[in-house]
Amino acid sequence: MSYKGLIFDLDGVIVDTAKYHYLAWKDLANELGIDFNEKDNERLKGVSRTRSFEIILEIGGRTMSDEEKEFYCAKKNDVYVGYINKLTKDEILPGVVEFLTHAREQGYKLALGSASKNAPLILDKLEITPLFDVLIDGTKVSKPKPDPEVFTRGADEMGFSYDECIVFEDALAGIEAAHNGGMKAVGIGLPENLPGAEIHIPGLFAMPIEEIVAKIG
Ligand code: B16
Ligand code: MG
Repeated sequence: MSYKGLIFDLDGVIVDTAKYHYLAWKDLANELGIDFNEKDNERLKGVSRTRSFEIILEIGGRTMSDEEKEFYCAKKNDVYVGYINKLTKDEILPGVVEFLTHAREQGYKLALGSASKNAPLILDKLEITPLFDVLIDGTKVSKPKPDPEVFTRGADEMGFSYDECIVFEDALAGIEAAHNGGMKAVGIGLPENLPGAEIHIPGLFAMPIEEIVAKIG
């Protein structure tokens, strides 16, 4: 197969924003009297903002109206954006800039496929917006992963068929989303946490695109 487009998840692949999501959610959970720990936070990775809050409410055995959920999600986001505004390029995960730059030189088009509505701000703070040809974020899609919408839109905007694209993901729902869209998936993480991915690597520093493509076939 000759691949033309590479689609990257953001949190966990390009930068570890999960730690800031955790701090902001924990603040809110404490305010609501809900016990929320780092293990619980694993369940929020790759999940939309509203769904994340619903999971926290489930943990606390609480229910809320849609209006209340919207209010608290906005409050959490204000705190989260406070952290994101302080991001610098030092927080880009190892090997990311080299991998993306090399892949572009090899002729691949690159897209971001993230559930985060803050993705453009994050890329801007990391100073890597120009490395991407296409940006698909949480404001452009309505169906959360494992629905493939965030990735199929990325392929559509790059102008490639779905089987010409490879997705890079650190969350199981994202691997499933790639497969649901007819794309191959590179799992960033351990095989036991990401079953089904065509190949697993610990991070983008580990292998150049040529080797990944050779292994995927
Ligand atoms: P926001 P990704 C996801 O990013 C995060 O993993 C997830 O924890 C977060 O809830 C979601 O973005 C929405 O983020 O509140 O900024 O819109 O992994 O899809 O890049
Ligand atoms: Mg992720």
